[in-house]
Amino acid sequence: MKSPIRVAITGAAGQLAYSLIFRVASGEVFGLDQPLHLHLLEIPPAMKALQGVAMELDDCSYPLLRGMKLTDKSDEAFDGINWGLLVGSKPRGPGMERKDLLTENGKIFVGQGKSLERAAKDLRVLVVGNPANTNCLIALKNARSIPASRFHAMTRLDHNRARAQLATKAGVEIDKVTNVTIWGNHSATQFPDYLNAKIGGKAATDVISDKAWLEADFITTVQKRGAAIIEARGLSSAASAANAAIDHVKSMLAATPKGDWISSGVLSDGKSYGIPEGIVSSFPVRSDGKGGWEIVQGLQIGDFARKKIDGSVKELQEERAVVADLLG
Ligand code: NAX
Repeated sequence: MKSPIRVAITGAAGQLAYSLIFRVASGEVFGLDQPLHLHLLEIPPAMKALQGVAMELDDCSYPLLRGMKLTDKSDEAFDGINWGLLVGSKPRGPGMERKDLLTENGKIFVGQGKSLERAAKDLRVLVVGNPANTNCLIALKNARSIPASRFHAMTRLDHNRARAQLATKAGVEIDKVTNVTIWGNHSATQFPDYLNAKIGGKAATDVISDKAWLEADFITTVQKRGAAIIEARGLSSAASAANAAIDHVKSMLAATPKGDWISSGVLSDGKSYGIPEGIVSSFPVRSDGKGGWEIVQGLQIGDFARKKIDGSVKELQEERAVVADLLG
């Protein structure tokens, strides 16, 4: 048995967390030889509901779960943690503009970014709460002593959605679909890149001859999948989002299979694909399995992709401008 790690999950009484916490506590994410302590953060009105979640965790009798800390203070929640899964954020209320959502949630990530400085040296963070890319930017800018490379914004759900759409259209099993990339923002402007994707090792565009579907329906289906699920279920896509968070963590813990990559929102370095420095954009990323990762270079970006990527990058720049005074 390894020595225990500490994992913080915020928004821990919310619906996404309800699909996430139990899988983390079971050992599915960090390994069956990895004991852990859960640090669960909520806001005061949700602490009673969080106690209910904790009672259920007790009732699971998970052998790897060595302790739980329930708190409404981010300093306490992030003390000594190795992983921070930042799920909690405020939902968009009635009549609330996107700008209001950005600043309201931005304030949360200022405080949480500062509190993250109390984490362990090997801290890694995944921001899930929306607007995830810009929340992640705010958190990493306010966590001044922590390298920005430790922060990711989740675009893995979009990545998984894109893979599933391509597999279904091509009539192949999901593991045949590789080299998918989500570019830009986790929003309806994102560009799910099928042009560099492969199906059974061949270009996806050679396997799927329906160009009109690729250029239109595929892209909009992935971009608007979250809204389609809300429309159908009356609730947001919490289970698949939790599953994507788990996929992300597992992908970062392992070395990425040769020749493939995953999608993740990371701080742009200004040297990759003409995307300007200083925004958290989704890129093709490879993990070395030891805590390091890199942006995959050398993908072909034609005119069609360029326009789509630039549109999403523009949205990220606008978001950054709205929260400029929260960037530490
Ligand atoms: P819920 O509203 O069910 O849960 C959110 C929880 O966060 C609530 O319990 C709330 O009390 C808590 N919270 C609010 N402010 C907090 C703070 N300052 N500190 C700690 N906790 C706080 O939403 P849920 O469906 O669980 O979704 C959680 C977040 O994930 C939302 O922002 C949602 O937009 C986002 N999503 C992101 C996705 C992605 O791919 N990046 C996909 C799924 C999901 O929609």
